[in-house]
Amino acid sequence: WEWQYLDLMRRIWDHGDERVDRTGIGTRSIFGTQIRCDLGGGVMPLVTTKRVYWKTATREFLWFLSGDTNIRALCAQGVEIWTDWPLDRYRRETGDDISREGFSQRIVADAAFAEAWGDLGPVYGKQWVDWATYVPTGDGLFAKGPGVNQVEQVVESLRANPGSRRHIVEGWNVAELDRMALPPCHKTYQFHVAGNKLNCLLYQRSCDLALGLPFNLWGGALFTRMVAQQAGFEPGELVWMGGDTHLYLNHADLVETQLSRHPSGTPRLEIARRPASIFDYAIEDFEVSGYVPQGALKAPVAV
Ligand code: THF
Repeated sequence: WEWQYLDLMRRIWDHGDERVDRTGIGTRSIFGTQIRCDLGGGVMPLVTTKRVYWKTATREFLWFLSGDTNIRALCAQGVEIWTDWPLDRYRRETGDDISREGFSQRIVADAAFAEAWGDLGPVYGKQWVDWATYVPTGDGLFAKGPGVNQVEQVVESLRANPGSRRHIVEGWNVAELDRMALPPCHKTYQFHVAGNKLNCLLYQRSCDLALGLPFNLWGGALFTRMVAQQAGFEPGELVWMGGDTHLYLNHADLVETQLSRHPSGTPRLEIARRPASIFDYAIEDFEVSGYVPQGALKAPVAV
């Protein structure tokens, strides 16, 4: 599958439409893309042409499932991939030119500070396990209803009615977008059962091909593996679909180096036990074998 990733990188770099994006950095972009990965035999879409920190990506995914939307739990584990957005807001609103390390340390050490500055708004975790509902109170007004746990429901619906075409986890809550630090990129996951196999289609509206996609593909495959294990299926195929699929112009060095490399090896994921529910996985449950990545490639993240 990894050649599909490299081909897409080449196609965007050579033929993408160049424009100035929201972040002001500039991208080359193509619209409407697909990568298909067979997860059979435990194989994972883990990029080998650079080192990808799959444990970081796994910690991020478990954080989504926990329903948490504050970066504090991530920072406490040394995961800094979401730190730049709260940091940017803090610097803008206070004028304090704190370092990234200093900010992250303060988020971990100071609960009140984390509450004030570490929250991303109702992003993935909130929408996935606690989508807000409203119930009419009879006087033309509405009260807050119980939250919807989409992840729990999808595992149940896969068990009870595998042939359904409604196995969906949705992040795009239109009414709450303006309160999110960033509207969801990997916004829709749809599951599909064929025989004893579980397939997943992941639709991503906006994709940073160099930095984001290796994490997002890992996340999609990991989610498929956990849901499959919980609902009693074998892993099938991950179909990834991209809307605006882009490369940032300041990722030129990474692109050049990565396109000179060839994929190597077949990484597989083993899950050590079957937890009681999809919400009970821990980082220690995941073991990767056959991963011999080529050298790490650093590139700046656009905020
Ligand atoms: N915004 C942008 N511009 N790119 C993204 O990839 C992205 N995300 C999330 C939200 N907004 C985004 C955040 N996820 C890295 C990886 C994932 C991120 C953000 C940043 C990153 O910097 N990765 C580096 C370092 C990894 C590490 O620190 O361990 C890498 O080399 O992979 C996509 O969902």
